[in-house]
Amino acid sequence: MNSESPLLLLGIGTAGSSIAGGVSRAFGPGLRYALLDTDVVSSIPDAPFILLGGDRLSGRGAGGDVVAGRLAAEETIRNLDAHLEGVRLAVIVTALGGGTGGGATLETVKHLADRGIPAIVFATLPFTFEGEDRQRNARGVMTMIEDFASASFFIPLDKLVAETDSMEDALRRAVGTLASGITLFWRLVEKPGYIRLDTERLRHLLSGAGRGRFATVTVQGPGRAAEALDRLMRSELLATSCGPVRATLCGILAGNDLLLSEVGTIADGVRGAFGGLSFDLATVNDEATFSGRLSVVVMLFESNVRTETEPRTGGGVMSGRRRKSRTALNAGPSGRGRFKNVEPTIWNGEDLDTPTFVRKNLSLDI
Ligand SMILES: Nc1nc2c(ncn2[C@@H]2O[C@H](COP(=O)(O)OP(=O)(O)O)[C@@H](O)[C@H]2O)c(=O)[nH]1
Ligand SMILES: [Mg+2]
Repeated sequence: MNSESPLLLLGIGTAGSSIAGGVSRAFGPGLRYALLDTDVVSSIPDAPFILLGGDRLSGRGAGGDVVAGRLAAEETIRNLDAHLEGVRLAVIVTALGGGTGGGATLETVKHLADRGIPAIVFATLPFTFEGEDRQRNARGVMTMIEDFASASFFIPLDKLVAETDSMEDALRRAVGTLASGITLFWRLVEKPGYIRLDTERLRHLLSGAGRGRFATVTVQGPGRAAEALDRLMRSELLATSCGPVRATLCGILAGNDLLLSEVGTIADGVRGAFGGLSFDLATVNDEATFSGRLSVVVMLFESNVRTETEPRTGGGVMSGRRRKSRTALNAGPSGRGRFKNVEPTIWNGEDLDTPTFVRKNLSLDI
């Protein structure tokens, strides 16, 4: 556990905690995280665990009741504060449909916002076979979460599994797929690369990004860049039919053998396939983890997004849908993250603090 990291992962509810545990196991030492649940079943050795609704629910869970989950969180979410020292950005993983993920996530995001900590939410939506009640329950909280989160990804569990999976395999595969996707995202932010995406840049980029789509692929062998691109373009999780794309974030992770031409192929391909007014690229070179393999993380956003600091009571964190005015995702003269109190560096009418490849609309193809 790295209690120094400015990036904190929170698993909420039983399935959310299980996915967060999977991310921690896959990432290895150095991941800063905590689990929150109304049910003691989610507590695991060596992971900080916050029991929500202690007196009210006695550690037995919210019984699928969103209101119970929400009240439990309201009463006990302040216990999270002991884990927030130095945190600049929280990533929440949860499963909507039950009581705790559904109820406590909203309270957690609000609590973080009041402390000036923006949250990115990854939330699964119930399988169709779980029935209309759970679907309705999940839909009901989605928009409320969006109102307070910086960016949110709602991932239908149906899209993470194969039709031929048995029920048990389906659950295992869904947890595994999401956990490995979030692990890649974590590596993108925590590991060094030639084009860096650190917590501050991510915080800046995703401020008010709103609802997004998220997918990852991992490939190896000859033609791996083209194959990664092909799989991303066919991914149901990124389906362009889901609405216009205004902003794209693309991360490429590989070992020391990552070629510039591969970066160009993927960056150009993703930009060409998904469009958007703004495009951000990050790379990670981590030979120990990716030797021979190449992974790509793509995030698409429907809002093009980042605003001046939104006046809010409490922390002043910008949220997904609550802003009045919006600006482009890439660094512009407003919403400049850690440079927000600094005069822009204008030269020949261009803002030099905006990355060159963005200002010039350059592709990285060679
Ligand atoms: N991927 C996965 N999803 C699960 C699992 N168990 C439950 N879910 C999903 O998570 C939703 C919430 O269930 P659960 O986490 O048990 O509820 P909570 O603890 O009250 O938040 C369910 O509606 C399912 O869609 C699991 O083992 N794996
Ligand atoms: Mg539970």
